[in-house]
Amino acid sequence: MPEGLIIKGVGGFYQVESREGFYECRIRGIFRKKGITPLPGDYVDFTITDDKKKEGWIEEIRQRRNFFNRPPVANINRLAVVLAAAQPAPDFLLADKLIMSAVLNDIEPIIIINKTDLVECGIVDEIEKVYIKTGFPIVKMSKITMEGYDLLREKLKGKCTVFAGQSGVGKSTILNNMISSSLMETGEVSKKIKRGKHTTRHVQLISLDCGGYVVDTPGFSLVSPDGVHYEELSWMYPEFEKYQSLCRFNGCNHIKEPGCSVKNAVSTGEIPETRYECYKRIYEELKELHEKRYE
Ligand SMILES: Nc1nc2c(ncn2[C@@H]2O[C@H](COP(=O)(O)OP(=O)(O)O)[C@@H](O)[C@H]2O)c(=O)[nH]1
Ligand SMILES: [Mg+2]
Ligand SMILES: [Zn+2]
Repeated sequence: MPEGLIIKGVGGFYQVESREGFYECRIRGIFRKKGITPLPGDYVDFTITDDKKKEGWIEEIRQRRNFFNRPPVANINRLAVVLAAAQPAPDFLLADKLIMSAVLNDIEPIIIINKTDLVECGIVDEIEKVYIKTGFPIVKMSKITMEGYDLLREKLKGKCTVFAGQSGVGKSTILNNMISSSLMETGEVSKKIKRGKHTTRHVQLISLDCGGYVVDTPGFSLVSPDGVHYEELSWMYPEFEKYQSLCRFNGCNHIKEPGCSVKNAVSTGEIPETRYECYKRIYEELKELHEKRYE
């Protein structure tokens, strides 16, 4: 039985990419009975019903590595967290939440600092410093100088990557520059197009020229904030790790506890203040959620 990858699904039809080409597939009723909806990113086994028209049936969905509801997509293994050096100013809190949901789902985050052409390099370095000790790859990019594009290609090659970040940071621009055909709407165009028109967009895997796939989503939350307990949050901060074991209290949450080695590292500048402040904010948010639920 041929195997393939679901690229997109529209109205009960699924576009499946396989070694034999693209097929338009429907799904067996049994899936619906079981309450299973195939997603872009799913690996499937399918049978061909008409080889001329390239039609078939999806027979089996392979076990997922992970899947998300917003955007609906399966088997992601990279999350590109895109920040702009300016216009808009970096939203570090959002970036940390995205990073958190990636780490939680065993997805490697890549930090992209875009629009480096708009600021002095000292400012780009400041933003880079926030993430340098996380060990996550960082790519500095600009559509003007084309800085970073080769490095990004290298990082995304053969992977399935979701692009996320504030609106206007340049996600669609980056993706357009990575593929030969322009598929994504960028800021300037989309305002015109969106007005008056329905804005429903289907999640779609876009094939990169360098191999691999990307997903561009306007609204985005991989994060279900209740997916993590507040006392586990610090595990999502790799740069805290080497200090955690040195805290005076076992199970220190690095908030108000005395003898906290993490807080000490923040005060000496070993851990960036920005990351720690975001940690505290997210910690409080998660704690509040938890207390609301269990009180
Ligand atoms: N100066 C500069 N502008 C950029 C860069 N990348 C994107 N932009 C602009 O930023 C705006 C928003 O870009 P867009 O790709 O639509 O952002 P998205 O909302 O994240 O998809 C557009 O006007 C782009 O032309 C860059 O590297 N440098
Ligand atoms: Mg966009
Ligand atoms: Zn501590």
